Amino acid sequence: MKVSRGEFLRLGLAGGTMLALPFGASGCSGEGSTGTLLPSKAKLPEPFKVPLPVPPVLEPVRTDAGTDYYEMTQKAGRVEILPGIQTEVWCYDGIFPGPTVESRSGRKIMVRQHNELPVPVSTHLHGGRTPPESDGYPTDLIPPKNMAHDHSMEGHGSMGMGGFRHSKDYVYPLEQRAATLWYHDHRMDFTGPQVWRGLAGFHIIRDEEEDALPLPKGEKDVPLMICDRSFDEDGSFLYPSLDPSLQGKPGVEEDYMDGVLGDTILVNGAPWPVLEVSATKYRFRILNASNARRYELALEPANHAPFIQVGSDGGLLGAPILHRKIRVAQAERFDVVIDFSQYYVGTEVTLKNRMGQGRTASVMRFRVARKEKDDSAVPGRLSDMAEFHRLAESGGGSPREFRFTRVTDSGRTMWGINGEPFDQERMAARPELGSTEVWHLLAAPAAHPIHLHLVQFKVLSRNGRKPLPTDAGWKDTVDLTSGEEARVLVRFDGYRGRYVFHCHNLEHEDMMMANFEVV
Ligand SMILES: [Cu+2]
Repeated sequence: MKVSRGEFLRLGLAGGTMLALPFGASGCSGEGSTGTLLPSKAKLPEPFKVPLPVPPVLEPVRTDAGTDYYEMTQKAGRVEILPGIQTEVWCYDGIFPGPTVESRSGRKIMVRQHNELPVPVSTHLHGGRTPPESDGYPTDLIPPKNMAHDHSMEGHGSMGMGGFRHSKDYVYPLEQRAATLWYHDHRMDFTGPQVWRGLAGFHIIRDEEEDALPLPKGEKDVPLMICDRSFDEDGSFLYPSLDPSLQGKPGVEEDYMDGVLGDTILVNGAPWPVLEVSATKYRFRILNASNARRYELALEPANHAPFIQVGSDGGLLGAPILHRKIRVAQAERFDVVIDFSQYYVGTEVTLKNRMGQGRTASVMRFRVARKEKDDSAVPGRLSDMAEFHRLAESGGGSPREFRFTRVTDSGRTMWGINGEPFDQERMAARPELGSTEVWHLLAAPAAHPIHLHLVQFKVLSRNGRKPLPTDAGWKDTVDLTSGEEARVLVRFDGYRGRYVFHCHNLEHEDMMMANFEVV
């Protein structure tokens, strides 16, 4: 069943209404994002010239009855991002974005990550329900070869029989529904610069429930990793690290403490690319992999097709939601269908960023090239979401409250939670395995997208009112702008152990982070 015109209008009203929220607070510097624009020194290309690349799907190196085995090498590579000029990237298998892992719900995989970079790394599967030893805890590092005798690193996962190994086996049971996940670096104190250099890739989990739906498939199911970068004259990435070798002092120059905003918008690693499409439906798995930039996505011309959202961070929605625009914070995923049959052949449809200015106001373009038969459809019902609807707070107790604010630590201004910067020894919460808690999250004086590892949650309220249409479904990241607060209902199941929750502005994250332990 397709979404009818009548439903479109009805849903369009509900789905398109966005609260007008103030962005202007101290610490915010325009473009609707918290951060400072870092202008490129290189000549930037004209938009909509480069074809959209799609990262290759990683093949398992072997497979047995219970597990599929993969290997990846984190290393430096040289890629052509700006036409005619090479950029050094640090990435998975030498490509940016890294290869896409495609897995099946309930089928265990193991990913052996080799580290050939000159720095330690820790790989986190964002959105994964993962045992703690494979979750990519910030100090659970894979050492680089030049740091073989540095015993200050915890790195227990990387100690082999013969001493240090420069690889680690991450085990993902994947006992979770189909969803768009992503993996990225999470090294203590250096997440921001290491992701900026290219350590990010997609991980797509599929399952039978989703397979049975007539949604666009194959070449019409396209992941879109959106991120911003800036370039030096010689084509290298610009980033205001205090120590550009990333081996010594962590952090960024004072002016960029709020966040680093690039002036070049990349999709799947290409600047303002173009995708030729037929006049049919396509599914796009949108991920904002930017360090600090938030987007408000809209289509132009806008008078025909909206975004038909079919999935959120945690997989399928119960029913599609129509949006005229979608606000996407860092690390959030929006799984949407765009129906290009609503446009004449020959139309150029631009994916705009309504929060951007000048160059950053555009993301990419779709060129509607031809008509084609379309067997796909967006059913009115996508998933029964029984577990989501059953979710209810367990026991009594008052909600836990976490305030994401600036803090002062030994005279230095930093970011923190409830007045404290990250301390890996401190435990902020000890939820019981199987319990469901309300967490009250408050953000000031800047935008802070809040991410919890291990779990998916339900947004109960935002600013004392009902959640936004973009808060729908299972979430692992909730977007809070300055002065906003949200109550989220979190089910702590899966595994016992220590995990982190943090702000996903990557210039805040290593400070604005805390532990929780599922007991
Ligand atoms: Cu933050």
